[in-house]
Amino acid sequence: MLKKTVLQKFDKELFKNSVIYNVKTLYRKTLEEATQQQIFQAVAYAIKDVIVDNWMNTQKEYAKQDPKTVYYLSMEFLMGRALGNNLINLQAYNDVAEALEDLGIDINLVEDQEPDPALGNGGLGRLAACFLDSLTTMGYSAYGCGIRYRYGMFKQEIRDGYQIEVPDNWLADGNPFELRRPEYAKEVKFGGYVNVYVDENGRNNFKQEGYQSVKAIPYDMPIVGYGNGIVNTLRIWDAEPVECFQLESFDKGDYQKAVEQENLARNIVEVLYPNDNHYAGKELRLKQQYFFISASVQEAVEKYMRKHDDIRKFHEKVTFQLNDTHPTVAIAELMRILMDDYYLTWDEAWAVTTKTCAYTNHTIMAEALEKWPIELFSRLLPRIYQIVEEINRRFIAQVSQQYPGDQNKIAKMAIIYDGQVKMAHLAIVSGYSVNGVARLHTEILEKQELRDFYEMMPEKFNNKTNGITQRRFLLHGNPLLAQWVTDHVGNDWITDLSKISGLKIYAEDEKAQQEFMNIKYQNKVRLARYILEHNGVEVDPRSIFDVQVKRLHEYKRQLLNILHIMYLYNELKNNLQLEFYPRTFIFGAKAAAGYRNAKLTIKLINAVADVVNNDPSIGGKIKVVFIEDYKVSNAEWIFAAADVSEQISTASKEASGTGNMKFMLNGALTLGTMDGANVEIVEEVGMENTFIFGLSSDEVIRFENYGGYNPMDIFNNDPDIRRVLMQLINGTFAPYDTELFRPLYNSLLNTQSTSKADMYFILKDFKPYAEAQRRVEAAYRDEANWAKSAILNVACSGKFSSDRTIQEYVDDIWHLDKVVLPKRV
Ligand code: 26Q
Repeated sequence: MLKKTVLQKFDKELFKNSVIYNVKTLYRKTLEEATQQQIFQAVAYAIKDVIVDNWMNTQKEYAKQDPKTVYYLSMEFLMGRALGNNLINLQAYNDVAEALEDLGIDINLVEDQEPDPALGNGGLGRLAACFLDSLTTMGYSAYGCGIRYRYGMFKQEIRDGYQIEVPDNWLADGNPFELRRPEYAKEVKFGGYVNVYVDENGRNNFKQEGYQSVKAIPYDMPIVGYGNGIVNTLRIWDAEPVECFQLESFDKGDYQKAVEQENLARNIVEVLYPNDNHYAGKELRLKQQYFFISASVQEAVEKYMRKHDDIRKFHEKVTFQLNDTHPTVAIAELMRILMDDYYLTWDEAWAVTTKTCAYTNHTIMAEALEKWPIELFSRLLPRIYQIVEEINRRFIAQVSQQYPGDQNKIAKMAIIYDGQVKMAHLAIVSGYSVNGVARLHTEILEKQELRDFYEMMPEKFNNKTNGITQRRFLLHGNPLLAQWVTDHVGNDWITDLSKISGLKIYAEDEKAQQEFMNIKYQNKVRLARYILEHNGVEVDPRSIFDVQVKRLHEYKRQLLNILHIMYLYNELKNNLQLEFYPRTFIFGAKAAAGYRNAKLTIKLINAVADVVNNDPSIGGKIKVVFIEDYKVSNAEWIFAAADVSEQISTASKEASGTGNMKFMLNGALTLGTMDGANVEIVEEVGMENTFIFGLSSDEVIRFENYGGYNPMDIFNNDPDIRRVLMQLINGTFAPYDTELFRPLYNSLLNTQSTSKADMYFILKDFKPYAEAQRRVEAAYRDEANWAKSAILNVACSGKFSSDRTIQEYVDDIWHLDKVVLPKRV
């Protein structure tokens, strides 16, 4: 690439030359001849050049200052596109846009060429990405550690109303921002057996033998801090067959094993499991977990030992945050390395490990809890299993001592029980911190799900309410509103979102209200254009944009939303003169590939859309749109254009939610249940600026524990609901197959299905939801008042910055040192 000095101040001409030069050396083309994709690559490399200087400088400074470092261990990082975000954080977005315009290039088209890296499912993976942005912007030394999946989250196509999963070959054109680091490769061992040898010092040496191994190769991606020159690293591991294994194996005549080993490497990083909030006990998944954890922990220890001599003080410089239980084998892997490679005693290794590891819980859904069969776990990870057994043995002894004779305690709390290894128990017992992700969620953990552990070790438990980065979800995603906010309160909000509260004084200002509504309107026009282009549906930007975008899951109750739309349609058809404010219902959601009811709900939404959108008798008053392939890049536009934010999970089921915060930041009003972080949103903005309905989490939990709800009673007594449910099975929306939606009908009413009828209280909450929707409509008719509420939502969103969340993690859990770079000349 073109040689140049670091761009402290953006040098437009240098940048333009760099792009032209890159197109030439990469593709032997002029700018005029280059394709859009080639121009994207050339621009990305020009920016990477700037980033790399900052990256080297940051790492040099870290080496000098030796700050404590957090390793955020996560199976998922849902990063979204890097180019636009990097430009924003380099404070070079507008300059680069101008420079490109000089060259006759539209920056939006260039950004649109970048594949949207989707190495995550949803909330948990996107939270990890927001955390890296905040850590770096706030000057903390951090690594994200994960897997470089060949295929990320599938691309969703809708054909005939059904979801089709298309492989996401995100690396097809290469990833200009990543750096391959073969010099940091690690060997990861699977299977075989453990032998004990007594060495000359009389020490037991545990040796794994007869194993298969894989070489882990790290790829580094830069994480650019906002305006501070700091660049942290997302390190994702690729798998390769270990070198020269074939020769060795051929010598032994073990051809079969050689092939197996090569296949192991090929399979292990092939694809992200597309399950959100659902555990599937697949062997390959456990391999993925140990693969990236072993490599990451080995590297963390080696890096530490390059600069320090006493491994017993590891925890003073390093902390591991476990993003849910998926990386929990890190606990046993660290124990293994400390004992087997550094010869620490059990007690010494335990002292270090229990001060290094901390665990975040993201769900209370029973079906998401990781429990591995002993047979599988011990066969794949024999040495790790021995260590887990010993942790379990010691823990059970401790429980027996504290609760003498209480077998039930042991049954409930043991790490290994009933033939299974319970990862959450391992994480709680072996870590120094256990946190939930919203206040209500943490309370439910303490009082219900993890009650026994909370009683035994209350000091470990703490809450860290989630947050989101305002840099991506306002500054980049909604430039019009971002500029408007800056015009009113200055630009400190970009790195200190609490400053956005300065908007409160404008909530009742008529001019401010009009400006705000105008910006919202322009964002709705932008989204309407996207919808027309991608879905072929025309929507009216003057209608209410009522949006539910999130993974498709029964507990998130997209079914409640679409059943209510069916009800509204019935009301309109009954009385075409009905006072009705035009509404556009927008959905976006991916369903796990094997989740039948979720996929059927997508089909139902599209079937209802087909009928409603094409019924001229209702005069276009209701439109239903299913946005194909909901992902980070189109999410930014969707949040910016929303009037109503649907957050309607069954109370107690949504640990936090983070989409709810992105909507709020963009001035949408929450229509939701008192669940997850909605509770705190209401607390910040005031009940009167939201639309809250439905059962409370206490009520739901009471029903679950003591029974007492029969959906059939509602069906029998409410003709509106009965009519809607009958339409699921009488062909109203599927005349060609009246039985099509029977499984959804059964999930609500039928008792012959394996699970309880209406487990998620959809019928119970239906009428309160419909009533809340009427309040929404009435409120929207009063435009000034709506604008006031919307502005207050923006103004009160300060708490929900991931900067605030990260500072709490730093203060209460990690205790990191803040790094400041010296001014550069
Ligand atoms: C586990 C085992 C095997 C295969 C897959 C999984 C798996 C994968 C992903 C289990 C769970 C997940 C994802 C969970 C998740 O995204 N949880 C969400 O986390 C958000 C961030 O804290 C919260 O805001 C959401 O409420 C929560 O649902």
